[in-house]
Amino acid sequence: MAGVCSRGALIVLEGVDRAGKSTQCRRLVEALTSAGVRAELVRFPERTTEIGRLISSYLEKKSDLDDHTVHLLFSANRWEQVSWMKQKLHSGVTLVVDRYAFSGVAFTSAKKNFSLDWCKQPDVGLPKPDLILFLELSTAEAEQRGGFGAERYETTNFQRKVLQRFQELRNDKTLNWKVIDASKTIEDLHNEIRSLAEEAIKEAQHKPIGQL
Ligand code: T5A
Ligand code: NA
Repeated sequence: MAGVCSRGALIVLEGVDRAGKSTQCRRLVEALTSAGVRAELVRFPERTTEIGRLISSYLEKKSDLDDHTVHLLFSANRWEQVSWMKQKLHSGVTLVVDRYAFSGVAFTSAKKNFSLDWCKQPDVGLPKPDLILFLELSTAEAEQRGGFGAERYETTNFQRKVLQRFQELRNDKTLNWKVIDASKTIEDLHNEIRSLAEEAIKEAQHKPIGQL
């Protein structure tokens, strides 16, 4: 009986650029899978859809878009995955998500004249994460990891603002934020993340999926 109705957990990794999110998402899915837990990787932006291609071209500075428009595209890029994500969760698969609505809000609201409140609206109603792991890294340390590339947003000043916005978002006590010191080794981080994830998977099993 318990096995039949238990769902997977929605686990999100967030943080500034270079914090190690993609590395840790991959490691976590591998570890869960080899322990016999059904788990799949999700990432945002998902650059392979039509909307994702518009976003990718904007990030690569091959096209320009109004800041409001691109914000709504990032959100639409999440909404287009929602029915698939819910199906997976209900069928017992845990989803490990590389960035989510919080990146959307933190990056747009780091631009001039965008309030947190306006930025949050398009994502209201998305499946609510059971756990949000925030990989915390100073802008200086992030820059040392290979330096910034040519993509939009990869500048020191902008990344500093993004980090401040994330810190504001982490004050929301209706969400399960866990802050992790991302300056540790890949292995140490993995062990810490894995044990928090296993706990979240256990707790999510018999709870309904919430909404942002
Ligand atoms: N964005 C995103 C929005 O504006 N709105 C939105 O709604 C969303 C979803 C693209 C951009 O889009 C913005 C945010 C971004 O600016 P992306 O495609 O996720 O987002 O960005 P990427 O460039 O792919 O990824 P990041 O730069 O964020 O890097 P990660 O995933 O945090 O870091 P990772 O794992 O790739 O590692 C970076 C480097 O550090 C090393 C790795 O080997 C790698 O070289 N590293 C470590 N080094 C030392 N110690 C550790 N513990 C390390 N872990 C990793
Ligand atoms: Na990444």
